[in-house]
Amino acid sequence: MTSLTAKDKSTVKAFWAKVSPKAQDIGADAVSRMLTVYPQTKTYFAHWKDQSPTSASARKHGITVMSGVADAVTKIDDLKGGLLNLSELHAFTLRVDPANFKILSHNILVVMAIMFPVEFTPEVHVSMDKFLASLALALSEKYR
Ligand code: HNI
Repeated sequence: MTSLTAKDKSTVKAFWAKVSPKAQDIGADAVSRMLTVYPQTKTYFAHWKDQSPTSASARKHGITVMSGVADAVTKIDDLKGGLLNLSELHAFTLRVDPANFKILSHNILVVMAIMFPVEFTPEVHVSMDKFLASLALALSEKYR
């Protein structure tokens, strides 16, 4: 996993500034898509009374996840340090298999490409992919 270059960081921040007004919709669509395309991820949400991809719980979780992504953008220079608490939550409390971070990141990228076909250029794609991979690595940190 190559680390984020200065160009990656500026690309991510510029793209995020464009798409963040739609962050809630991106998150809701990405979680809904994850639950549909990778139904095994539903195991983490057994406590929801309605686990359907379009449920209020799924939408709410999508919004929650994207608030985490928004936070990570502000901490792009130190994702490991900045996301320590979130990593502990996912590793120790929720015991989310780190493979699922890649799955959710993939779905976030797909939704961004659908919602922002013009802005989501190949250059943005590679930097956002690397950023989300670094985010996943930071969230998996506590699994070591
Ligand atoms: Ni995740 C809770 C952020 C990936 C399962 N998750 C959160 C919270 C944030 C968050 C923020 C709320 C924390 C709090 O309550 O203080 N999650 C993120 C981010 C990613 C991510 C930024 C990756 C981009 N989470 C995942 C994945 C899964 C996951 C891939 C499982 C497939 N997360 C959860 C669960 C909770 C959770 C489960 C608790 C939700 C609940 O309903 O209590």
